[in-house]
Amino acid sequence: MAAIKDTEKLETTVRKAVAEAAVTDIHTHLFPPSHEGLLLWGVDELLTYHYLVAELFTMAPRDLTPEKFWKLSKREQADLVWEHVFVNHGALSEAARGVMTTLTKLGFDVSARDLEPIRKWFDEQDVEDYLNKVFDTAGIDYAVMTNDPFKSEEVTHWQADRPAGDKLRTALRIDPLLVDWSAAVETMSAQGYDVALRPDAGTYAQARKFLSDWADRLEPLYMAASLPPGFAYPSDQPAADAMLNAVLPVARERNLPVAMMIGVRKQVNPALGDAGDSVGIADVTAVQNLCAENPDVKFLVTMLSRVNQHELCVCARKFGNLHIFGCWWYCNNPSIIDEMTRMRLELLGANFTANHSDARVLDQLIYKWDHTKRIVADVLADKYRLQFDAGWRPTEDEINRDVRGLFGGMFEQFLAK
Ligand code: FIX
Ligand code: ZN
Repeated sequence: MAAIKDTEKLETTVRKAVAEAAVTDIHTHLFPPSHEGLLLWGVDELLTYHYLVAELFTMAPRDLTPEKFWKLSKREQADLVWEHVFVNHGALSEAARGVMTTLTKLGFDVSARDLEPIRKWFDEQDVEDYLNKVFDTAGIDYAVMTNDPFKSEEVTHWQADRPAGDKLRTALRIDPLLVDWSAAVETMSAQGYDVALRPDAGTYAQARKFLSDWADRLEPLYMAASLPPGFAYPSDQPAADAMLNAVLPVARERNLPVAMMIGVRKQVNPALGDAGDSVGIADVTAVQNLCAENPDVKFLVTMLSRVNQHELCVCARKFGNLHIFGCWWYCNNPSIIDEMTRMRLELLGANFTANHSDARVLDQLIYKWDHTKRIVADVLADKYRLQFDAGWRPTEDEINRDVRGLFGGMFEQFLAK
């Protein structure tokens, strides 16, 4: 294919490449429709997304307490979010705009501000057909779930061998093993593994068997854990011991990457439920040490604090067994996505995964990727123009290749390494 020789064609080619790039969403909280009751979808779930619940309680009258809120029906909760966050306070947050984008792209007139016809439409949808509609609208080839063998409500569906379908892949989520050892021991014991509160070689062998057995059942793309800002490695923390003696050996043996999502201050306001988690500046040297000491293990890392992003990017320049991904959670906002994507391109080239949705509600895939692609297209248009001014002349195929890389291609290459 011929090299592009003018800046106008260059920009249109870049924007077209982003608009048409298939997206692989490498971290979500979606579930198969066959795992009944776990998959969230529809306008009332969109409106009660924990991001919006947090915003509600920054705006609602004092007498609306979380205790009262959680006793209401989902529809009544959604009505309160609609009233206070959208109608009374202007709905300018990213999470609020996301609801609008999703509903507009589904063909609704949100300017009418009438939830009833929208609710009626959703009540008429078949979840399997709707899942395919959402994936097609968002341009997603497949999404990776968060599959937690420590959650009984999930375990029953896997033990019943209920199918995941062809648009969802698995990830083995292992937080308790690293951050709540006593809870992990309780669950592993209940599932028949001979483990003790005071871990010894035998207990870690059983923990490795637990991980391997679940990896056999789920066939995950990676193992994953969310870690607190204080996670340190090496250290005398139980998390470091479990990482060294349970997680890393299984990762090595199965060539199964370890995804670490670092920097969550869990439950700073427990009354808010999932909305109660906050952020803290973490220690990138834990990532650096793990990558340096385990060159035969692959690490996928995203960090929650904006402050950590530059150091994590430099760390990714040092280790071929590290792949950084996403503008996670409190970073998944236009101003920060723009900053992070520019910095990553400048330090890493097109060798990172630009974003993941973290979608908890199926319909969010539509807005999370529409918003991300708008920003990434602007950033790439700038970067390709700078490259052009420096004398390079890319082809359309090369631009399509690099753009796909940012939306899942480089993730798949990293998995195949
Ligand atoms: O640990 C995680 O996977 C986090 O992404 C979630 O716990 C968090 O609630 C979330 O969904 C953020 O977007
Ligand atoms: Zn998540």
